[in-house]
Amino acid sequence: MNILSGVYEKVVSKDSHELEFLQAVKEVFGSLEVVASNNPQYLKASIFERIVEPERQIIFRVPWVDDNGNVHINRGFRVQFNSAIGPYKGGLRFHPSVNLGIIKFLGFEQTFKNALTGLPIGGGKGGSDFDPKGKSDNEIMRFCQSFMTELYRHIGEDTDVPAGDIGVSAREIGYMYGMYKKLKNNFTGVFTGKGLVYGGSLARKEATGYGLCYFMDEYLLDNNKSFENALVIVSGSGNVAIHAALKASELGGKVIAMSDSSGVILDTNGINLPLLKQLKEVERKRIKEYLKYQPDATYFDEPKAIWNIKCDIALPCATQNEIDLESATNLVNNGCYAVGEGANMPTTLEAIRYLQNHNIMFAPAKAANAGGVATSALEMTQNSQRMSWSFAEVDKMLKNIMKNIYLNVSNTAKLYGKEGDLLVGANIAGFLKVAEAMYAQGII
Ligand code: NDP
Ligand code: 2IT
Repeated sequence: MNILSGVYEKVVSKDSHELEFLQAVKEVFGSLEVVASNNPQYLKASIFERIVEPERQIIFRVPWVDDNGNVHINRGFRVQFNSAIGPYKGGLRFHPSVNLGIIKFLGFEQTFKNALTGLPIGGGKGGSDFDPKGKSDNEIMRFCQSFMTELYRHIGEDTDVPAGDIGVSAREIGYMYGMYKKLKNNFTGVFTGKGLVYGGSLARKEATGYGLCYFMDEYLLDNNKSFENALVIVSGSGNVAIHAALKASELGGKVIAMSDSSGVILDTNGINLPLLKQLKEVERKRIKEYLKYQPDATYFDEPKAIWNIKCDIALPCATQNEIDLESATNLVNNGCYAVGEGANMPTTLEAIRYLQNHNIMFAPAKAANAGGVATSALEMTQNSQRMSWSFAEVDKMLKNIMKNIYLNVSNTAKLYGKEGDLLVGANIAGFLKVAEAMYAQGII
């Protein structure tokens, strides 16, 4: 970082405690030095300083009452990061670890990811430090309703369109959408990931995990490899992980390990995915319960243990920084040849460097997991047209979008003399689109 190091240092001095945000900026800027020196007009217009500053940040109180009548106060966030190429778009995360730095990193990443989809969506992210685990349906509903009584005034189908992320799926979106509709008296596509009977899109639920595998399929093929007979490990067992595991196995891979925040299951016969889906998605149980039905499987009570398992392809689909240098070293030593990021920023900077230095194929999140938000944009299109497309139609578009993202990021890497480095390709291609739009729109 030469030209850009001054900009980065300013971010550090302003937001020194936002570690995940600083990490995300450092990762992106690490690829952009050449873009900065080739484009003096962007420096003159302070595009780099502006792109790291969210357009708007909203922080609010979310009071709610539990089933025993106790009052709880959580903190709500929506960071409207960048609207240069479309309305703010990005998920809401409900997890006790949520803070402004985490939402800012997610919103920043989202801006470039959304640009890579080729669709007209800007970047935003939100959420709360509310923990949905162990809450009753009524408690979840009261929390979601309280959250919306503030958020509703900041969003809109052409302004800001939230969706799900960790801890937010169809149930939460239903409660939030219902409250929005009541407050606004307005039935619009203001959320994506909605239920199918009130405007949701077929294949949205599957899209992030499927899209990740479509992306990896292109990438593997280009390197004379494939999912066929590959040993695959997938961290997490939520929305992204389950659908990534299902598609990887449909494409011929054998998924042998998955995890949750408590531990890891290893089933060398290949995980029984319908059973896993029933336990996690329907019954909301801990992954350990899998052993009750598949006693031959093994359980490790440390989520990180998944990276010690020998595999060909690793798909981190749980959370940020889940693969650190030690985990990356284990993956390399055990013969893993490809890592595809389903989660956002699941690999630390040191771990990425290590993987790339050891010639491991590395598919960065902002390209590889863009299928979810791309399908959200397809949901928005269907809502505006008051139409709904078939599963096969949406899935075909998703596959095509993922192929185009792969071609775009790999060609961009080549063009900038970094053939095979998809991280650089994704950062440059995503940045250039947003920067061009910001530049054209003047100093705003
Ligand atoms: P879910 O809430 O459905 O699932 C999250 C999974 O990750 C759960 O299995 C959870 O375990 C596990 N997990 C969460 N935190 C930790 C942790 N600290 N350590 C270990 N495991 C953890 O979320 P999603 O599947 O939607 O999201 C997963 C990742 O994918 C996130 O990084 C998200 O930002 C990203 N993403 C999501 C998209 C989407 O469309 N949903 C789109 C693109 C990216 P437990 O049940 O024990 O909490
Ligand atoms: O990180 C992501 O891309 C998401 N959580 C999905 C965002 C969306 O608007 O569908």
